[in-house]
Amino acid sequence: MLRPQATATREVICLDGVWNFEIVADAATEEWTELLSPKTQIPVPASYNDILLDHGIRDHVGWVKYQRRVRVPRSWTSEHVFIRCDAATHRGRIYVNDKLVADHQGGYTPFDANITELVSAGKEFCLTVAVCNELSNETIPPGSIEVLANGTRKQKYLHDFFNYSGLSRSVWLYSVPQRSFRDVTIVTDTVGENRTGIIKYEATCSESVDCEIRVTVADENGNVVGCAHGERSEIEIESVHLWQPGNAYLYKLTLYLHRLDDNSLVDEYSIDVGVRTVEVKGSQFLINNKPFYFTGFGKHEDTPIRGKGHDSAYMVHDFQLLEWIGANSFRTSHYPYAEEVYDFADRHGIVVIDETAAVGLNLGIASGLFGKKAPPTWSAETMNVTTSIAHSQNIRELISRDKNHPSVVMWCIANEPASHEDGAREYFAPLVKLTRSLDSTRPICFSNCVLATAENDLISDLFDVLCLNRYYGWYEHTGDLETAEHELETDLRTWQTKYGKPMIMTEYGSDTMAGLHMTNPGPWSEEFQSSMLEVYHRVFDRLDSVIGEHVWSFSDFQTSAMVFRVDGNKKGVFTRDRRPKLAAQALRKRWVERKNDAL
Ligand code: GCB
Repeated sequence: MLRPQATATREVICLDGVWNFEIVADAATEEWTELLSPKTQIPVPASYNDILLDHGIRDHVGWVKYQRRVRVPRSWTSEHVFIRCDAATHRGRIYVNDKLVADHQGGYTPFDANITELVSAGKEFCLTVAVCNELSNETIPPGSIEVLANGTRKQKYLHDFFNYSGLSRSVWLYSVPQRSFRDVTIVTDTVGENRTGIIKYEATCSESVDCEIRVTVADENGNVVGCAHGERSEIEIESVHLWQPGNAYLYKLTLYLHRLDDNSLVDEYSIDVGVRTVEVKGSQFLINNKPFYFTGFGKHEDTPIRGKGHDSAYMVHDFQLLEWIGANSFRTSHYPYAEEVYDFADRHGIVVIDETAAVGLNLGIASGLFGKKAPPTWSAETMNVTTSIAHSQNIRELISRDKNHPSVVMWCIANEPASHEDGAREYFAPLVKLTRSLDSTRPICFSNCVLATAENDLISDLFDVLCLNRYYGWYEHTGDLETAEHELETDLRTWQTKYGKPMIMTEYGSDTMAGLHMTNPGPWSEEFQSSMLEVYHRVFDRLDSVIGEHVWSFSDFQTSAMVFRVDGNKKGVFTRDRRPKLAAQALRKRWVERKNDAL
């Protein structure tokens, strides 16, 4: 599925705005396409939970409906017309007038429907999008629904962020010519010590009989520097400008579909291309054949009021903060982010570890916290074959959506799964195989949790980079940084010796109440967060295989209600409204120095 784009042959209308909105009380008896009154209205894009003041809506479990009228431009007489939702969390159904045209499971990837036969140029139609936020042991991410004594349904889940729901990204109406490009895959390489760039493309079309594909590559000044023709080919760029971390350069590759008889243009589509290579060699991560050290954060899409709603102002501001603090990268913990975020990372040279929504595949963590014995994670009743089918689908959709972004250098296929429990290898081996078959050019990883040690983990040999999440000094040995330093070093050295693979600390940090200061730094104070990060950094600097540090987390974020969360998770180096805590200064000093040394 190609993203909507306005070109000489395609048009796009953004349907963002205020839509009519209603909670579905009973899905079994619901009239899905009846007209909604404008009594309750809600913005798109935004999670609906925190917009209205009604607790029933905030904590609703099940379906809601969004509705608006849409007019098809009168000039769209011979084109195919599509509707696309960039995301509906976690399941979305699109109705055009009375007809269901799409039903998609998975809350963070796009889906669309060809509605040509149902609409007419110049006429209006009623667009209803129903969205369901239920999670089960067979969805990604997983969850379960508890029915309370009074009949209220409560969504329980195993991830540490609020189950924000709704249409959190844009909705589009767009046109595509009858004969059109369907998909494009770009892979880049370099030869001659990075002096010559190679852009390989492969395009598929709906119908290409009697047509020819022509391709041009233009530099940032618009000068054409290469061309080719056919469904797949390679284009050489002499004296190439590489896409580099902190120094992005994007070529524009444009595909044209021409009729052979009269040479007329049938379709046109463009993609920004960054020429760069990625490789894992020994214990190094190479970008453009040079060792790369990741500095940055695990992030969340999370802002006040909008929840997970994409917001360009927050996005640009977040990238400003990344630059200010000297970060060169982030992980899209714990789901694929809005596509605009990857465009921005491509444009501004920020490196991305791109993660699926597979978070919470670990029944031991939640049970462990409350001292209960956990059921096995991998079993017919818990995470089973259907879960793994949903997980495969998640991987397919992530790679198909993000494969052409130069900023994406690695796929992370799960966060903190029970990789030490029986069944983990049987669950993950096929997923690793699938990921590699979909993209052989990028390394893959998963984020490991402390329960799976170098001794008992069953899957790490299948991956290219070891990504470790550790909280010594916080969840373990709380407040005792001396023991934390010792435990962390022992832990990392064991992994280093056993695997010899590159290691990234993909999470480390402590909850910190902005404004809480202590002379003798204790947990929750700003001084403690700073000291804890320093301790971890000392250890990283003593280990050759550590090739990156991603602090948890970029900013404070909302979670479900828990006794150890105060209005959400407070491990942010920035507050939820993006003000720096004390630790930001120490990170800035370390990362900016590192950046300058690398120049
Ligand atoms: C983790 C999870 C992350 C949590 C974090 C925490 O290991 O990966 O989602 O938010 O710990 O703060 O507990």
